[in-house]
Amino acid sequence: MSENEPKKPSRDNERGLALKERTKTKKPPMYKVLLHNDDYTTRDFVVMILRTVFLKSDSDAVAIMMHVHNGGVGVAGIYTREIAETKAEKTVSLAQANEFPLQCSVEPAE
Ligand code: TYC
Repeated sequence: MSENEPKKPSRDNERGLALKERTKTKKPPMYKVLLHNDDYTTRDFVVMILRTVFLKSDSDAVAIMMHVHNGGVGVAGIYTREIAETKAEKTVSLAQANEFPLQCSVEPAE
């Protein structure tokens, strides 16, 4: 059965009273974590962030970093809101600890 499709009314309880049942299938809203380009953060640092905070493979991390470097912005990952915000905060905090101006933002993934 596809997700969010209501179940047919069931008649197996309450003397023939038809009750709609719905299993818990509603998906939470998802959020993109965006990485922004700058002229000072090193490529290696961005790749390290993508590997350790966003759990990307080495080749995906390099591809995302280059996409941001060339285009100005790119998606590091898509998560539920709290996870997206935590990853964005960790990224900026690690960048600051290393004196890089790397910036992250979080926006709804529609
Ligand atoms: N533009 C940076 C450089 O040339 C690299 C970089 C990539 C910085 C992605 C930030 O989100 C970023 N060293």
